[in-house]
Amino acid sequence: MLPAYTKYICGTAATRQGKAALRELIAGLQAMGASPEVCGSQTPGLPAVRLKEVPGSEEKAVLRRCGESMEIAGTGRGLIYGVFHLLRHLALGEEFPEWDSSPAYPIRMLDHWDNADGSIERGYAGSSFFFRNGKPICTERTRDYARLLASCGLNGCCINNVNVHGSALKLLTGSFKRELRRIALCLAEYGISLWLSVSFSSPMELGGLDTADPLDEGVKQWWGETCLRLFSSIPNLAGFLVKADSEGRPGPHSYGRSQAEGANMLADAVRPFGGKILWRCFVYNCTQDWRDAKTDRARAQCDHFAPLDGEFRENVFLQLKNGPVDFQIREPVSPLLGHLEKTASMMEFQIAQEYTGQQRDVCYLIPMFRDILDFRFRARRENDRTAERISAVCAVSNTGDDYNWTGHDLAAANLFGFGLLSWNPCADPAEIAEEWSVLTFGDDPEVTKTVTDILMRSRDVYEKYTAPLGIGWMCVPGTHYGPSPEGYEFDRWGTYLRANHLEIGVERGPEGTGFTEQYSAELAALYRNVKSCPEELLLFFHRLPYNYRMKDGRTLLQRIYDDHFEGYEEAAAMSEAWDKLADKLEPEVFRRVQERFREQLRCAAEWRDVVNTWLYRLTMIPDEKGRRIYP
Ligand code: GCV
Repeated sequence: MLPAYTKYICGTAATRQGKAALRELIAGLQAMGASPEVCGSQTPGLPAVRLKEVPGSEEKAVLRRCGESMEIAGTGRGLIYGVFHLLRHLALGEEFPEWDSSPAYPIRMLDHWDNADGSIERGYAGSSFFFRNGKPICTERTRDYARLLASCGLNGCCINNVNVHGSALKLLTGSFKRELRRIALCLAEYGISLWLSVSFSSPMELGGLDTADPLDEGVKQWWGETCLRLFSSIPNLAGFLVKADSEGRPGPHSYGRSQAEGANMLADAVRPFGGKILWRCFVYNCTQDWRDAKTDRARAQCDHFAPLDGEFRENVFLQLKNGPVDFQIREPVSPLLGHLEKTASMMEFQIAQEYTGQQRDVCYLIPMFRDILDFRFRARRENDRTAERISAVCAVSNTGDDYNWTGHDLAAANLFGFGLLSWNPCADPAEIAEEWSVLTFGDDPEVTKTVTDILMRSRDVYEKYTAPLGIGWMCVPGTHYGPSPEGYEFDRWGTYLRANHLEIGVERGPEGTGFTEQYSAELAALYRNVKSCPEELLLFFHRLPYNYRMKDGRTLLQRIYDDHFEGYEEAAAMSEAWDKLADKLEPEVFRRVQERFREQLRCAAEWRDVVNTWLYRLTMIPDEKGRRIYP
């Protein structure tokens, strides 16, 4: 039963965002079976939802009960968040608590790795809805996307791949001015800012200059003029995202300049327009010789950026991946964050499940993100959690033009959860999962329990049947789906297991690459000592013999065998639990997810058998429980 106040909506909206809030309120209430009457601001006695728009651009929203009415107050943007918050709670059937809330971060965005030809790098949900045939497009889906983001509390998106190529380069030239303007306006209505990825060598690629040296006057002038043209024609453009000196991308290093010199030059160019630069820290040697055991890719972020702390302009945000390597299923938190005292940083998560099952396997990532946000850099220092050290958050998007947006229906929980966590980094992942389930599938308690259980177990299950204990990189090169333990072993990417018949892993303590020493003294001590190192990260930090004794007395190898057998069984149990919901869900949704589970089980069996067999053949040590391994 909806509360009485849902019969009337009072208040007028002045701005486009306020009007969008009003529209969403009407549509949302109608979808829940109400027929609200909109009656301006003249009806003080009626129980109503009262929208009170105040001037400004803040995102704060306040909801409070005034007698029988519910008042939502805020700027146009605030009203949007307030309305979605109210609708969520009504849909959940919850007694509505008062809400006075501002987001934890001013920038909460999705990064799309969409290419101009319509493909998506690491995209697992169809093609791009931002680009088709080399051009940006604005369609009905753009508006739905803006609504989707705003309903989760997000406020920005970068629409093109950080690997800028093809006609995406021309986004800076004015060739697509009209299309970009339409997209920007459509997003702006829901408070979503537009960002563009740019190539550092654009002055050469587009401007015909013979250098992109950030200290060159001609280069500065080119960027200045480009920004003037771009920012004056695209409302709501927030700035640029830059992948420089990374995996073959051009950058300041080519000219003997630092990352700070590169970023600052662009920061100066966008500053007159209130623009910002999101500068990625994914800088590492991607042409390593596998014979070289000294170079450690995990060290690279800190080696490059820690010495530059304090050298970046105020409108630069260093965007760093959550771990030191590359979105593996288990990594420690990037030590670079612990070094950035005078530089704004942005945490980059990946909800596109590149290494975490590619939206074929279910893998709810929100508990992992929450752990990362809770991570403490120094136990004795106040306000020293990741959540407090960062100034902004983003996630690589998991969306595409698939009917259900995310390929796997359950992968939408990652988008929703990322949005809620970026508004409130203390939000509870289990509550988010439960809430998402009710909002998506309705409030049947059995469905809610099953879906929440599946989501909450899924990351551990995925981790068990794939790469063990933080070692990462056992996936098929290139596609990154399915097992290939030595696929990256003799390659150039700095991703080595270095397994032989006695030992496995890279030693990252002081006797090895010294990576542990990039953390604060207390964390370095924790990680460097194999006895205190958290077991789930043991093979990230240490090279160990297979007969190393884990805390529970099992050998390292037996633990890996057990995890792989159990991981498969647990995936099968999740799939069976889903099957029991057949009569309780829309047949099409039920069938889609069931098919994904079939694929997940096939893949989990493959991982189990390949990893176990590979280790058995190396070590010739059998599984203590005599389960099937292929000799
Ligand atoms: C966009 C990984 C991915 C690449 C991606 C890169 C990055 O290496 O495999 O597809 O490129 O990260 O984050 O820049």
